[in-house]
Amino acid sequence: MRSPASLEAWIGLGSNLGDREAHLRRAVERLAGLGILGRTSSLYETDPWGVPGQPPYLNAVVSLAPAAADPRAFLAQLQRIEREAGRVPGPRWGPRWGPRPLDLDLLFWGDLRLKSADLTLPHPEIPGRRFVLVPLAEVAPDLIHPDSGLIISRLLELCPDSGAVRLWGRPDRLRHPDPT
Ligand code: A4P
Ligand code: MG
Repeated sequence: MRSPASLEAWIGLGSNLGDREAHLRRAVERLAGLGILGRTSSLYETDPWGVPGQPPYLNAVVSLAPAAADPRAFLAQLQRIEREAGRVPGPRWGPRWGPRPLDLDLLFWGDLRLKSADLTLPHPEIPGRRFVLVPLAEVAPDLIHPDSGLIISRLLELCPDSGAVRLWGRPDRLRHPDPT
C-alpha cells in the first residue's frame, strides 16, 4: 500500500460570483495548510457548464500531497473552505451546478477508485468537462485517469464538451498574495 506522503491529490477550483480571482487565491492559500502544494495550472475563464445563463467561471486545478490519510476527511476540509468563501449549507447548497463564490471538487486521490454516497473518485464528470481537462492537460497531460485508463491529453481529445475555455492568467496569480 502506498503511504499517504507519496499520494497526489488533485483539486479543481471554480468561482463565478464576487471577486473570482480573490476567492481562488484564498482557496489555494488554505489548501497549502492541508498538505504540500504541488503543481498549479493557469487560470482559465470558462463558459458555464450544466446550467446556462449564469456568469462565466474562473477555473484552475492544483495538486497536493495531503496530510490527511482519508479522502472523506479531506473532502470535509474542502467543504469547510467553500463555506468560508460564503457557500451556505442547506438541503442543497443552491441549485445543482448553479453559481457559487467557490467550488472545490476532489478530482483524484492518487489512483483510488471509490463510489460511496458522499464521495466518488475520480470525480465522475472529468471526461465531459473541458473546464477541468484543459487546466489538467496543461500541468499533467500524462496523468492516467484510473476509470478509463486513458491519459488526460487523450481524454481532452475525446471530450464532447464544446464550452469555451480561455487562458485568463498565469499560475503565479494563484500562488502570490498580491499579483501585479
Ligand atoms: N461529491 C461526491 N464526489 C465528490 C468529489 N469527488 N468531489 C459530493 C467533490 N464532491 C463530491 O456537491 C454535491 C455533493 O457531491 C457533495 O456533498 C459531495 O459529498 P456540492 O458542491 O454540494 O453541489 P454542487 O457543486 O452544486 O453539485 P456538483 O454535482 O458537485 O456540481 P459540480 O460538479 O461541483 O459542478 N461550469 C464551469 N465552467 N466551471 C465550473 O467550475 N462548476 C459547476 C459545479 C457547474 N458548472 C461549472 C462549474
Ligand atoms: Mg461541487
